[in-house]
Amino acid sequence: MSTVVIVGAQWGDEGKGKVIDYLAKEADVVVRGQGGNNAGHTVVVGDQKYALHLIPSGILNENTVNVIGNGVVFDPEGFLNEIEGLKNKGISIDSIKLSDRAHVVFPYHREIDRLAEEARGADMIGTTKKGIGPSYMDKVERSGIRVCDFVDEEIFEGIFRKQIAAKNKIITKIYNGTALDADQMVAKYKTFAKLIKPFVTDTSVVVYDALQEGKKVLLEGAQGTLLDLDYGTYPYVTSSHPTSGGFTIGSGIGPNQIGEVVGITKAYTTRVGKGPFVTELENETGDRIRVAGHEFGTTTGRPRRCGWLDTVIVKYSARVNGMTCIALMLLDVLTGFETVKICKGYKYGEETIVNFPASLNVLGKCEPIYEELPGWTEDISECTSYDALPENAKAYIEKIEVLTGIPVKIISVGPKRSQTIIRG
Ligand code: 2SA
Ligand code: MG
Repeated sequence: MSTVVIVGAQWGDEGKGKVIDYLAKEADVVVRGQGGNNAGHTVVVGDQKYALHLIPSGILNENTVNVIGNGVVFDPEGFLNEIEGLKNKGISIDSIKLSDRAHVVFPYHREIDRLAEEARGADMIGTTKKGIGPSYMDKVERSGIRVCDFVDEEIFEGIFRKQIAAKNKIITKIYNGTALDADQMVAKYKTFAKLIKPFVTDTSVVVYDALQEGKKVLLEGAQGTLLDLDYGTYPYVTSSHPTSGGFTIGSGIGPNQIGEVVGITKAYTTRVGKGPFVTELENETGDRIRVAGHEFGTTTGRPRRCGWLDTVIVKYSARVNGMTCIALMLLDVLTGFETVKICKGYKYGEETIVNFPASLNVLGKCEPIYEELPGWTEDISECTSYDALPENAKAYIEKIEVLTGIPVKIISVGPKRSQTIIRG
């Protein structure tokens, strides 16, 4: 099967960008199918570091076509800034194709995101404030503006002005905010539309044709399974479907076209934003992981909450995504710990829970059941084969395979492309 899906098996930031970049070298097409510029992938090539948000990670590979699919919410301003940055680094942006069916994120979405979070006070979700939720709300409510209409000079201004008027009512009447300047926004977004137009096409045809020709398609997930609107820790989730199923809708291909589902899994667990986190370490160990793993958000710079690996989560992700293998990331971060712990179940009162629960009330009361393994002190960042890893690191990996039932096929021991072990 020529189609591979990359999904985050935890709460995002698992290092998907690196695996995508690695696999993109062999892919003819790389597709984003959900989310927007709330995603942030850091890819390191040579001495250069690239922070990508909306643009698929295949952009750094010369011959790859990069698709922003219909399931994405597209922020023109963010996109234009991003391509400017890439152009300045000498990267060609000609391979980008933007779906005419994607929905557009406008300044009122960002403003409402910000105001709604403020209004939630202590109950805030901790969104990226990129306007993602409000934009998907418009889509579901059937009042959103799609890319095809955004670049249509005949109709855009009319529908945009109607939307601005409606959103200004929400901003001023519900949130006591300041109305946004319609004329200024119309002028700005008409200019943006002209710049965006050359990228616009029916991307499901691009992907379909590629598959018909036997080309390799890589579906690039953003965020992670526990941020999925259905499967995540609701309401502390994003408003799209970062799970494998989300791709059939978000990129316009049939489920029978999907082959491998690679679950990107950090060797430990992190999350940003609020909500229960069973293996969280609010102590020196957590701080040590945060510093060693550079656990600060690409998009917002926020420090991430850190904890031991939770295989209740990974097993759940494996099930709801149909994961065929695990890519284990950031294993080098665990080097130097005397022992490492893996969570294999939750203690909930007298009960033992092995299937990730829906209720956050329950999850918040769960205690981790750990298995403790001896750590390793050897530097693994130069290991290029599985056999070269220290015995204790191998035992850790094999324990993950036993507890999740999924083979670990890719192991990352550092940020560089070369620091990747592929297991046969
Ligand atoms: P939003 O802005 O509506 O999507 O926020 C809703 C919740 O989703 C969380 N969220 C994220 N959490 C971790 N990483 C995110 N993006 C990564 C990054 C991207 C990745 O590096 O910035 O790994 O693909 C991300 N995006 C949204 C957010 O914290 C809220 O809890
Ligand atoms: Mg990230």
